[in-house]
Amino acid sequence: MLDIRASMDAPAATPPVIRREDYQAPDWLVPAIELSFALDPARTVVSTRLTVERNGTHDRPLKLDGEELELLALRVDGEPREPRFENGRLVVELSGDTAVVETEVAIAPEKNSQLMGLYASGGILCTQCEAEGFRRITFFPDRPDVLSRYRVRLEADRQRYPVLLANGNPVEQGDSGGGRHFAVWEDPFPKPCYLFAVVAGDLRCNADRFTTMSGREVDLGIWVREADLPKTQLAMQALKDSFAWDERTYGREYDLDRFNIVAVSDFNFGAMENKGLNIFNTRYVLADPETASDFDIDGVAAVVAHEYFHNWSGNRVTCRDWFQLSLKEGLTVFRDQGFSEDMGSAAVQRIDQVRTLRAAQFPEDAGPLAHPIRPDSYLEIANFYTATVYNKGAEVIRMMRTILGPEAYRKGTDLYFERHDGQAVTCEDFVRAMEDASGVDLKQFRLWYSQAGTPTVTARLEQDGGRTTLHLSQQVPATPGQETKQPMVIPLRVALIGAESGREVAAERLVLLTEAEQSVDLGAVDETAFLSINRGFSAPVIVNAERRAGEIEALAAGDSDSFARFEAGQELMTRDLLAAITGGGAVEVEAIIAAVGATLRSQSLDPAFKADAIALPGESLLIEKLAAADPARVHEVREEVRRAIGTRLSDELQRSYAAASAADPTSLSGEDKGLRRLRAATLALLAAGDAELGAQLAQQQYDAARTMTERQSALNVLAMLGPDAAKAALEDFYARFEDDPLVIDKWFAVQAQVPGEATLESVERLQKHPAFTLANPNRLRALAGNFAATPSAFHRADGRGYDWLAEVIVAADKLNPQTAARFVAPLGRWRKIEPGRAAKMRAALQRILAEPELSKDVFELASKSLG
Ligand code: B3K
Ligand code: ZN
Repeated sequence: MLDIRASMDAPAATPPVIRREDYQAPDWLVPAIELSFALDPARTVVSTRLTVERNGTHDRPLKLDGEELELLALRVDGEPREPRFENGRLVVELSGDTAVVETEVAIAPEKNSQLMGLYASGGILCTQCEAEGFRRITFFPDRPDVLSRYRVRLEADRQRYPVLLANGNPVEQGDSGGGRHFAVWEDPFPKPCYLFAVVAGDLRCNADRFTTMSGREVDLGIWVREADLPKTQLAMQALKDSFAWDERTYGREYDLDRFNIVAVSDFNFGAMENKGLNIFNTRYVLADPETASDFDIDGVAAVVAHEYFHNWSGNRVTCRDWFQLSLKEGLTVFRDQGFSEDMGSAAVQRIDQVRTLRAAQFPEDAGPLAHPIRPDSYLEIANFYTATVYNKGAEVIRMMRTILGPEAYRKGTDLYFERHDGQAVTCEDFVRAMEDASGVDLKQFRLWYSQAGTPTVTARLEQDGGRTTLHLSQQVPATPGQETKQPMVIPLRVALIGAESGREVAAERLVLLTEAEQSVDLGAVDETAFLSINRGFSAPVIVNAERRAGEIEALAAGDSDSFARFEAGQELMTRDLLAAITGGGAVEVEAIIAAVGATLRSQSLDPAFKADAIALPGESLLIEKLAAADPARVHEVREEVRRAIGTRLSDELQRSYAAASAADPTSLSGEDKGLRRLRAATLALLAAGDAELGAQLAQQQYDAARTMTERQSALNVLAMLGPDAAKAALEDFYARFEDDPLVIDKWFAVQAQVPGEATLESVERLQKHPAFTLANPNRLRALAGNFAATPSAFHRADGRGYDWLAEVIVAADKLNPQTAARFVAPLGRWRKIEPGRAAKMRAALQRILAEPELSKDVFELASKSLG
């Protein structure tokens, strides 16, 4: 893999591989650090005073990471030193066991387009340090197992930057003369440098309070531009809900006197959990029903919760090294999922979680970038903030909870937090705490940390007289660097549903599949039994169950576990879609129509569940299940089925659409959100069946819309119906929201997601639009991310979709490698695509790799994708 670069005479040296097995404890510790910032967007001077301590007995020098820093001064114990660099690090020879090392560096925040380190976003100066951004601020051992107490002094122009924030508590502030002022902050909790943050700007605060379970008062602040203040209320509510939930559910109390959130428009991902000073992408803070959809609003709550929960799972107990990332991310995703389940409908949340996992993680696990949730090596750690580490990591925690039971799991987390408070630890430490608290041996379970690839479970139910036996087997696929696999521990919640009675004839039980092949006695059942397996998605696996005639239809109509019921519907739809895609003939739509019709007519199902259950599996998901997919054919067949549903079930759909239109547009109750979701799903199907009716209803809905949920779903349908149908609404939408960047992102996204080969032309036109910029990650994701995620648009037969994306990646890489690298994976999915297009995808990857000055971010993913 690394040879590619060498053979192309790339000027830069091949980046070194970092391996988990090479971990060594730090040679020097830094118990205390004092930082002083003379802030200026053009040239900020950072003075740093490190108190360092030799760690153990050795004679190795102190080595400090630094990147794009202009070193102005270096002193050791007050004496100036000539700097010496080795492989880009500042090497400081020290004779004693402790020393004070001082540096002074200059940096240029406004030139920082990578958005790592200290940078400027719309007049605000802010920082992002995880994973390795602190080295772009000052010289430091930039690794998560060096924990320090921070004292930070900020000085800046008072008018331009009236608000000066850092981690911890404010201890001093005042005037520094010449129109400048200063503030000093201290954080009493030792932390790794990736959790460091400062912010300076003209910000307003939505201030509130929370009284913790032990009666301490915490000042809460959400800091935004003045005009955005009215849009911070939902985030504030979510923050207070998160504080209360973590006390209730995990016994975790907040520890500082204040908790601040700052929103900035230029951000590489969702948000960042810096100690006591979270920095957020505006997308996950600013929300009101007029400009944010229900989906966006739920996203705000989930991300606010996620970052807050990191205060314990990540900050108080942190990672020893970056290979342990899932220790904090998998656990924190699992915690935020629990929060969302408790705040809304748990069943619908679970469906959404699994949808995300299947859309983002399963393809990763099945492709060239597959890695275990605890990876073994990387070139660039930024590339490992993946769906595998996050979402599969959360599934692994969930499985432990399923195996141990909720009480022992809670004992396990209590023990983990108590035992490791203030430490930088490993995934192994977490599993050991679970074992010690529960007495359950998790030896074999640990394979979930080391083996990549989604296991497939094959299931067959045998009924012989009265006996019912479940025959199971598991296969864990080979993945890059892991040819052979061992059987894993797979917890499967299983029940049997009677074919005649429709009841649970064998109550749900937990089956632990631990062998390659295993048979389980499910007792005596005196009617034909249907198999309800992996209920609630108890394990992140693919289940291939041998089905009897009518079984899947019956489960889709009446499985008592709502996830399994949804799943059966999806299995049915997938079966018939794939048969038509590969068979070449027309689709057998009767079973699908019957299932969708029954769902629409049901009096008992929740509207949000209905909306999920009537949606066909997405094109990307179908492509993943094929050996050499023709994306155009996949689109054609799926559309044929949507059209059939829309035509044949027109009456039911119109009735559901009308009933769902009764939702109170401004209410954010689960019921009303569910109705709006159903309204969007039925409108889309009606439009697929009858373009004229669809256009009419969608235009009406658009014109009458009072909320973004209604407006956006109508706009989506109009855009799908073609440029003529969408023209007026798109123009209106732009004019109406011109000054709201988050809404304009939607305007780009809606157009980039239109199926079909013609979308590339609009995408090229949109790229030239004055509101488009490669420099803002949200805007770039809106256009390029959505385009690449729309198979029938991206996979043009002539390959021009791939060329366009490759050019965007190369151009964006020059500004912001971390975000550019996020767009490489879609090109790496060539193995699932028919040979003609696959060759063009490979050629696009090769062209990327031929670029002379590629970042290691893009290089790593493009070279691995080529495989
Ligand atoms: N911990 C950050 C992610 C940082 C990504 C750096 N490439 C946000 C989160 O997961 O909560
Ligand atoms: Zn996180």
